[in-house]
Amino acid sequence: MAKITGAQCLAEMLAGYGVTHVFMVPAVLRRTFAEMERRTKIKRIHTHGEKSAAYMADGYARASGRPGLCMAQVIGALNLAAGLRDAQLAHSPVIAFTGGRDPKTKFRKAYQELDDVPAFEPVTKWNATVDDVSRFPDMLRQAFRVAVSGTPGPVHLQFRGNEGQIDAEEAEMEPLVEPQFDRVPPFRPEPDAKSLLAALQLLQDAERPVIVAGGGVRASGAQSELVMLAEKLSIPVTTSLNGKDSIPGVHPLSVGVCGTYSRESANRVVARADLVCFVGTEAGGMTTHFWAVPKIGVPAIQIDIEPEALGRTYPLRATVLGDAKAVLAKMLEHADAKTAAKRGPWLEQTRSICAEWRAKYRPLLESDAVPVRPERMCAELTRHVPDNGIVVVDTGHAGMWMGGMYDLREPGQSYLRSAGHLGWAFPAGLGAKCGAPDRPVVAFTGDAGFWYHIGEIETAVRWGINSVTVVNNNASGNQSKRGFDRVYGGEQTEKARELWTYRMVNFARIAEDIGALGIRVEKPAELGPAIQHALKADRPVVVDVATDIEALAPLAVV
Ligand SMILES: Cc1ncc(C[n+]2csc(CCOP(=O)(O)OP(=O)(O)O)c2C)c(N)n1
Repeated sequence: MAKITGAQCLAEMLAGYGVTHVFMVPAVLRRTFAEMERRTKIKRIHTHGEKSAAYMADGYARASGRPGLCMAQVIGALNLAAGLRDAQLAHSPVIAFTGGRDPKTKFRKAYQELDDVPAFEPVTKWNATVDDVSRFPDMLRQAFRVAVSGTPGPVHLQFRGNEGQIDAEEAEMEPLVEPQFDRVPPFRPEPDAKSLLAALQLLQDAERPVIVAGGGVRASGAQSELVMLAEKLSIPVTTSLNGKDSIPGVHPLSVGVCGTYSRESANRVVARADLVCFVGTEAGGMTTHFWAVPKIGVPAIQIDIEPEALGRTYPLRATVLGDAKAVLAKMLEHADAKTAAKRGPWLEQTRSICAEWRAKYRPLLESDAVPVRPERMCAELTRHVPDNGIVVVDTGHAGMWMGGMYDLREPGQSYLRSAGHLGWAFPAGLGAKCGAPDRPVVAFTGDAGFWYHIGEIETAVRWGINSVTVVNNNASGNQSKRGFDRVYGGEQTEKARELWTYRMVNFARIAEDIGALGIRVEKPAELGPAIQHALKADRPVVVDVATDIEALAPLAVV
């Protein structure tokens, strides 16, 4: 076997795994970057911060189903770790490389150096060090294997040397890759027949069942099996926020997103169900409004690829271990369509609950008020996001508005959401566009969220990353308003407002200054044309919408 450098090995293996972009702040693995340029077509996106590099890798991974790569030298390692938290919470296959310590100098107060490895423990599935160059091939293969297998998640490899200089060393190495692990899912474990039939029997016997679909349905690519099973058995479907693209919102069986950042109709349906079927969801706090919807004790069944997830949050009547697509396809094969008739009254009830929701919110979804209402923004996005569009949504109010008020129209549309980090959506949208360059990407964020990584407009312009970012700009983080009003005795005082308001800034002008297309919207009628113009521009675009600072999203219904 020939001797090659770690840099050659790494560059070739990343290309072999189909990596198209890596996101980083220099300087880390410098030689590897030079080898990437010589040997591969991988784009080396250098960003304005390690956290946004991690978010871009995360958006790339969620949009493409392939591991997203991000990197930092030793001094940036904890900034990168901070950015992995959302990937860890969302089960996104991100692989992070950092520079680390050298045995020759560690514990001698080397410049910029700390022991960073422990900080990666809570934000990764696997956290390891590469101390000898001959280990590059097996450690990289294991990184890909862990990132995409079972419930996917982030991996960290720390390379010896503060900038990972170990990549300059040579060893006899074969840059062998395992293509099976270049995307999610590498395996599709089949369910065992007995547990599958037991779960199906409960579903068929139920008079008021509901399916709660989570992000595992997207990871498995099980959307069409899910919808076909729901149709065959006449079962309404709600989703977690992460699973919002399991079924189009306009489908007659869709009742909306349940839980905390939710739609009232979904929680009302779940609360009335006599059986809840969780598919590819952790049934965590956000999805169940902190285990209140449904109440603990309701008859429940769960389908998941991760044995430890089965029954973690709700006691279960039946469990099915397996890949969501494989399990749902088998259920579909064995399902008895004749059992659907008895659920006619339930379907009627769930449809009238959905109609009540729509009638209640129609005036706001169609509002002509100035400043613009966020509900109208959501309705315009429902109308104008293309059939193959990817929507990338921030947390906080952005998550509430879009989770509750936006609808996917087509099975070809995707919805990716922050698992809790404010500021995630804009860089994640850039990463999503890199991961799925042929699909339109529209990020939705508040202004507080947009400020975090506003410098990445320059990255988007420099690398021609043509996503559209729509900013709900109310010159504040007004999701915090209710909480501060409460601690100020229910009154809106000037002092309380200091804690959540900002200056009104025209982000369209900033975007233009940096070289992107900026569109400022101040009237609702301008929204649709602005989104259409942005989608056609083939440039990075910021659509800055001046919205109502007093608009508050409805709270979850229990
Ligand atoms: C990293 C992080 N820090 C703090 C928060 C808490 N938080 C949630 S929403 C929010 C304000 C959101 O403001 P903006 O994005 O402008 O949306 P708006 O509420 O104004 O619609 C804050 C501070 C968070 N989710 N993530």
